[in-house]
Amino acid sequence: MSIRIALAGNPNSGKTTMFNALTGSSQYVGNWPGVTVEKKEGKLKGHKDVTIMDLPGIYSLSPYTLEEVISRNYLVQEKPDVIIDIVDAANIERNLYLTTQLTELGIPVVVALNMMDIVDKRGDRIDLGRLSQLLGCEVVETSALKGKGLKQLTDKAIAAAKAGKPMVHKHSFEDAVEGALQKIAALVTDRVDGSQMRWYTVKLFERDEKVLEQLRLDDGLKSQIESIVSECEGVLDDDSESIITNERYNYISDVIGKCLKKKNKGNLTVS
Ligand code: BGO
Repeated sequence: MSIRIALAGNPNSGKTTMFNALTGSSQYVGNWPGVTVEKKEGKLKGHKDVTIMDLPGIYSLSPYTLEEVISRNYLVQEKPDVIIDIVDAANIERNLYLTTQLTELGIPVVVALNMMDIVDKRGDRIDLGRLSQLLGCEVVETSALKGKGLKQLTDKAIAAAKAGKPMVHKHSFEDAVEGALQKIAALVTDRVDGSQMRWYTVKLFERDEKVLEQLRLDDGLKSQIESIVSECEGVLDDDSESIITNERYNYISDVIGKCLKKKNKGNLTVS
């Protein structure tokens, strides 16, 4: 069985270091079709049947930058067998923003909690078991720089790919938002694959033009979705994109509160 792993993560999370450590010299470097954004692919060392696709560094799966669009098109259309999400553990709160989106795609996710050497040096603690439970996916402590945790990471990624169980996100947004998402899902149920439903309903809620275009919804359906979205905006007194962003950060601060123990609580850190 050949396995396709996608590497996703924020810029500076250590993705290049990780990609180089995992693939060694077996790399193919080109461009994504039609654009000058670098496309890097390689074979996992010692596994001729495992391909690793290095996606551009991104903060979000919104439609606003070329890197985001390339990454999300690849993930939604090519559906790799598993995503390794590289999270800079030293900046965990910011990095989990992308994680909350990757876990909505229906593709198995394994989180590489990278830069753990920095977290250890600071004397901070992250409860991996709890984090894994709250995110609903495997979490592996790594240091790409020191080559630590990489075998365990790829073993878990290969196992998740072989199991082929679609990822189901753990977080729920507040009731008004979940209600709106459910109503949207009911309208598009025959056009969207069940495992990708969360991704599509959130994007439709956000009025994502690229997704609206891709699904080729007729005007009647579009206006039904629009009235669901504007009703929810009225209830929460905010625009739909900001509503989702706030919901993600609420969820993340809840996760951080339960998993991160800072040594110097209250002290300002320079990072
Ligand atoms: C420099 N631990 C630590 N401590 N550092 C790491 C780890 C880790 O686990 N993984 C990566 N780094 P990229 P993106 C650098 O380049 O892979 C470091 O953008 C420097 N360079 O070595 O490039 C890695 O691909 C001079 O650091 O990230 C790199 O995701 C001084 O994180 C940086 C200090 O890694 C970003 C660091 C000339």
